[in-house]
Formats: sequence, structure tokens, C-alpha cells
Amino acid sequence: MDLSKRKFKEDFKKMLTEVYSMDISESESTEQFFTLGNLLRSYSSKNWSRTNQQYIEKQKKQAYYFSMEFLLGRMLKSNLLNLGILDTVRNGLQDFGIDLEQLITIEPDPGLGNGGLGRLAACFIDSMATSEIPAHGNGIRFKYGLFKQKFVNGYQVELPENWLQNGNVWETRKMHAAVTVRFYGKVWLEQNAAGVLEPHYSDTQDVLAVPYDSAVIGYDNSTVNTLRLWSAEIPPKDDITDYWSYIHQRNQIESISEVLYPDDSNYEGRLLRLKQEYFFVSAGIQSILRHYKKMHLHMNHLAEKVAIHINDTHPALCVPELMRLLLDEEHMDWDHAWNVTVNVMSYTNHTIMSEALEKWPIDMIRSLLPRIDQIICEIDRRFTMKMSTLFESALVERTRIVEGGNVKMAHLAIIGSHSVNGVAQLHTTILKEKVLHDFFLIYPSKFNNKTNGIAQRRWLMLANEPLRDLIQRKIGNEWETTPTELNMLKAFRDDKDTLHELAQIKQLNKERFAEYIKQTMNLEINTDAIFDVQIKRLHAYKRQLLNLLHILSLYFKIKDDPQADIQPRVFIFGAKAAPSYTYAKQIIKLINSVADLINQDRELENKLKIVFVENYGVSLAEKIIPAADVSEQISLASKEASGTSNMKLMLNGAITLATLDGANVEIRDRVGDQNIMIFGLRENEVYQYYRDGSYHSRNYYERNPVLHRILDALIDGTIPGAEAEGHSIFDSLVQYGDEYFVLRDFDSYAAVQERIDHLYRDTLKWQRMALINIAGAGIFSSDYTVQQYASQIWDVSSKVHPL
Ligand code: CR6
Repeated sequence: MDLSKRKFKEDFKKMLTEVYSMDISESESTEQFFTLGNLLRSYSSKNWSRTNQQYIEKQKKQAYYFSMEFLLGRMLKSNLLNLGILDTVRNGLQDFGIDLEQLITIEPDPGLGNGGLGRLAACFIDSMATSEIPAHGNGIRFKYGLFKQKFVNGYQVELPENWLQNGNVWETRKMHAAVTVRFYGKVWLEQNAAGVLEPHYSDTQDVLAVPYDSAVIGYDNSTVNTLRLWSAEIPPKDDITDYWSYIHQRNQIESISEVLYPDDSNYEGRLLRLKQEYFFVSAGIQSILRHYKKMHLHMNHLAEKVAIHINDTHPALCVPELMRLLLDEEHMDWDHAWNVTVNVMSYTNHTIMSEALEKWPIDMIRSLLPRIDQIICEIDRRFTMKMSTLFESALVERTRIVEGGNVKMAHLAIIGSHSVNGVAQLHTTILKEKVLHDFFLIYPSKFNNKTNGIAQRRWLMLANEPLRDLIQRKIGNEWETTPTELNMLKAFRDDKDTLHELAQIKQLNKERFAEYIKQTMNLEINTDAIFDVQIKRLHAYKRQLLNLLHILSLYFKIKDDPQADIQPRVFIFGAKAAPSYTYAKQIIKLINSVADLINQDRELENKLKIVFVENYGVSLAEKIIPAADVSEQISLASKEASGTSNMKLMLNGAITLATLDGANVEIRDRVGDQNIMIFGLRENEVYQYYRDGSYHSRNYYERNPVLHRILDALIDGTIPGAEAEGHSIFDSLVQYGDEYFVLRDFDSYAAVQERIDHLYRDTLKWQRMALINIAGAGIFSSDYTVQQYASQIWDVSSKVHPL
């Protein structure tokens, strides 16, 4: 948008007076932040309503991205950037003596997600608006986001994250768009006068779903889409007879949108979670149908105007819920309704970890959602009947939705969708060949790959302004909307000046981060050291332990020979563990204890440090990523569906240290073997071990003296404070088979780390690699990913065409 500094300053002063009756000298950061937020809302409101109007007038097909999680991060700077007024506002505020960077910190970081999946949803909605795709987000307005992590004596402690405490300046409550969601009760079918079976309900518990809408502003265009998050409330009642039972009921209902479940890949089947899933699915679909009806089209044509995306299995109830509405409310017959439903729905699988493939006891569904239960059983019955004529009975049994008293949500999503995608090439191949092979035999054409992506706006333009400026000076700014243009940077791969500038920028970012760590953790870190970064949820398969064992090997090396020729390192960790995931929490404690041991050792001063940041989330990632030299992507091959921090880190010039897992494979293809550090078992080797059962981790302990010593350190008191954790982790690795092949991959990992140690000393060579990584990262923009979803899955329009 066009906005002069003068106009901005006038608007800002006016808004401050209108909202707070204050002038600038009286106001504090909080008022200034809310004033700026309100101003941005007013700047985007015209385009917001115009975008919606156009979608209706042109009868545009629209997509709805249903996701339990949207891990947005702070929105102030991102909205300023997308509106094209970041610099104007920064300068204008400066004239008032207000520092934008300081103002930004007033905004809470809404943690409405666990990890990659939730952050992906946030990158997607940004990219959808930027690519002018008519697509919106639909989720839950959790009152408490993911817990705030604190370390107490090295242990993770979870505290509530009350992000809404001071209100959310970006949202608008839309009371007129509220809908009712029904739980419990009895349902029976009765013939009406026309002889059609109709459902009747009694004793239901009704919940009012109230939407809160936020604008999703496209970058440098006039598209403003909507993120709609639902809040659960008690329906208005005039006849309250028992006040206390009313309060009790109200609390029970409000708990539906109270907390985000802090489980990343482990799901505990709990009733409240099932309620949450049905709640936002039912509310979302009801509201979509309401909107569709405004176009006065027959329900048979729904799939021509509406696409619904099921992001992981959490919203899989979309399938029976749309069926319910089409059958019961719109009186369609089963076959038509089913046809419409399958054409509307599409599903993304985000993991092969079997414990994350959701299952719900059928009895639970029956009592909570009786009509949905009937519909699921009918879908299952028809599926089984049809497939029995085409496939062997064992395969049909394996693919059924209802099995062993459970409803398998992935099966429901696959059977009820026309598209099933994985999130990286390798992941999709594993789905087709192994995890979902049975379904691939039944529906080969449903399967497709959409490799994840990241929004280059947040992860480069905002997080790393010095790098953004350098790139702009070298190749202009076409890459901001056509990210593969970053490729042009390759022309500078041998240009010493550019490489030196790159090195300087990295140094600056490292110094900034070091300053932050000094302020917040009272820890000095050597900025000449290699900043070696592993930031992601704590999970055994991601193998933070492999990293830690290697750190211990360096520790012993220096202790044995204080003059050892080792490039100094700072190992940076950021990770939350699911509160119920004991093993992950033990690993956190162990890392913290090793950090205490190393960081307090004078002999290691400036050579080795561990920084385990508390409460890792989007805002911290924005600080860490630009400062990273090495990106640790070391999951056991086959286990990480895609990963997305790998993409963010490469975009910021970190060198990837990786197994050939998830999207690392595609990163390798992009930058070539010379510019990435690959180690470890390949996916086929892992599966070979599974088949022949020939991995015996104890042998590695017994036969590898380096490993032997490191592992002994876990149990012999070398690491004070973590005796119990050390024993438990030792046992998991040595006694109980080492599920994720940590010991098997150790030597190969350590060898590659040693190569990094040498390579880093040659600054030009290192920066050349960094530059090639930055140049190759464009393809991993979520702009491309969503453009492919738009054209290949949802069949909705988009401005830029896929590659
Ligand atoms: N944990 C995958 O594990 C992937 C993201 C987004 C994950 C990760 O590899 O990049 O999804 N899976 O696709 C789930 O959350 C189930 C993740 O974030």
C-alpha cells in the first residue's frame, strides 16, 4: 500500500488519541503496540472485505485448510512487511522516539501449535494470500497455547501460556457467524411425510461455536484471506434454574477450546481431544455450507466451489460430518453425498510413526457423537462390501475404518478423500510402498507428493535483514515473489567480496545472538566458534542423543589433550518434550547436565559450550536461525517425514549436516554432495535391519572404545546431577536395542563432524557452500508448495503458476 511517513505519523497520533485518549509522550509500549495493531487492521480492512466480495461475486472456488494447529508467531512485523510499509513505519516511529524492535516484543507469541505441522500451516496461509489463492485457515482459538517451558534444575517444567491475557489485537469476534455443535444424546431415524428417513435427537449437549477471524495479508498484493479460529461457549439461556450447575456446564463446554494438546507425535486418546476435533470440524463445515448457500447453487455442485483440506488426521471427522450435513440437512441420497464428499476432501499425512496414527475407541465416538458413529459405520460397511469384490479379504480387513473396536482416522481420511499426499518425496514413497501400501493398491491415483516449504518472508526477509539487503544488492528483489530467482546468487559463488560480506553478516548475526544469550542466560559464548544448531521437538527419532554423544566425545578429546586442534564449537539446542514423554524429558535433563559440566569447566573455556534455550518457539527460531553455521538434521533415515527447519537454516546459509531422510534428500539433490554433509544409514538399510533383525547395539558398545567411554560416562558419575537419567538412557541404547540406531550411526556422524571442523577453517570455501545453499533454497518456498496444492489438489486459481 502507499503510505507516506507523514500520513502514518498523523494516523498513529490520531489512533492513539481515539483509543487511549493519550498523546505519544504519555503512552507506553503496550498502548503503542495496540495502537499500531489497530492501525494495521484499519489499513487492511478494505482489501479484506473486497477480497471476500470478489470471491462471492466471481463465485470463486475456495479452499479451506482445516488444521488443529496454526503456529503463527508474532504478527506485527509480518503484517507490516506484507503491507509494504515496514520501513515507513519504522522511520515514522523513530521520529516519535519509539523503537519498532522493542515494540515487537510486546506481542505475545501465540503458540497454537506443537512443531513443524503447525508452523507449516502458518507458512501456508501466508503463502496462499501471497499467491492470491482463495484459501482460508480453519482451526481452534485455544485459550492456552503450547505450554511455556522452564528448566528447573535442568528438568523441563511446563507452565501455562496465557497468550490472550491482554487481548489479541488481530482478531474480530464474529457473533453473527456462530453455529451450534451437538454432542452426546440419542439419535434415531424416522420416516417423514415424504417417506424419507430423518434423524431425531434428544438430550444433546449443545455448544456454541463462535468464530474469531484474523486477516491473512498477502505480500505486495491486495489479497486478504481469513484465518477463522473457533471458540467454544455455552449457548445463551434465559431459563437458568440451577446457577451452580450452569457454571459447571459452562466450564465443561469452555474447556473444549481451552488447551492445545502438547503431544507432537504421541497421541493419548482422550475424550476432550476428540471433542476438540469434532468441534472445529463441525463448526467449520457448517459455516462453509452457509457461505456456499449464498451462491444459490445446488449441493450437488459443492465440489466445484469448495475444497476442504484435512491437515493430518485430527480433522478427519470432516468426512462423516460433511456426509451428515448433506444427508440429514440437505436430504441428499447416500451415493450423491458420498461423491460430493470425496471430491471436496483431500488429506495430508505428516508422519509414519505408528503411535501417531490416531485411533479412537468406537464406543467413545458412539456416546459422544452418535450420528457420526452411524455414518462412519455405514462408510465402513460400504467400503468393505465394495472392496471385497475386488481385493483379497486380508487386504480389505487391513484397510477397514472400524477394526478391533477402534476407528482408524487415517483410513477414514484416505477413503473419504480424492487426494492423499505425503510431505517429501521420500516420505511419499514410503507411504506408497510400505505404510499405506494397501491403500496404494486400492487407490493408486489418489497418492501424490507435495514437499513442504517455508515462507521466505518470515524466515529471511524478517528474520535476517542484513542478508536480505545483501541479496537485494546482488540480484534485486524478484526473488521475493519468485523465490527460485535466488539461484542467480550462484553467479557470485567465486566472488571473494560477496563471500566476505556473507561471512560478515553471519558474524553480525552470531554476535547479536551471543548478546541475547548473555542477557537472558548469563552465558558468554565465543562468536568465533562454529554455531552448531539443533532446534526441533525433542523426540527419540530426531536423535538429539546422537548430537550429545558426539559432544561428549569432543569433551573427552579436549580433556585428554587440552591442546587438541579442535575448532571451537557452540552447540545450540532448542526443544520441548511432550509432558507425558518421559524418555524425551530425560534427554532434556541429560543435555542440561552435560551443559553444566562443560560450561563450567575453565579448561574448555572458548572451545566448547552448550546453549539449551528455554521455551523454544517461533520468536526464538527467528533469532537462532540467522546465526547458525551448522544445521543438524540427523533423524534416523525414514522417520522424519520432511522437516522444515532444514529449509529455514539452509536459506540462512547454514550447512546441513544430515541423514538422507525427509526433505534432506531433496536439499542434497539441490545443492549437490559437495555442499551438504551426509552421513548414516540409508532408509533401505534401516528397513533391511528391520527385516533381518541383525542390529545388536550392545556390540557397538563393546567393540567401539570411543563409544564405550562415552556411554560409560552416562552411568559412572562423570555427569553430575543426571545419574538416574544417565542410567535409563544407557539402558535404552545398550540393553534395549537402541530403537533409533544411535550407536550404529555414531562413527559416521563423528567422521562428518570432523570434516566440518576442517572445512570451517577455510572461510571462503565455507561461505561458498553457504551461498550455494542460500541460492538453492528458493525451491523450498511454501509459495510453490501451496501453488501445487491449489492447482493439483484443490483446483482453485492462483496467481503464480507452479514450476
Ligand atoms: N512433527 C513431521 O514429523 C514434518 C511436519 C510438517 C511432522 C515433520 O517431519 O516436517 O510434520 N509430523 O509436515 C506431525 O506433526 C505428525 C511434525 O511436525
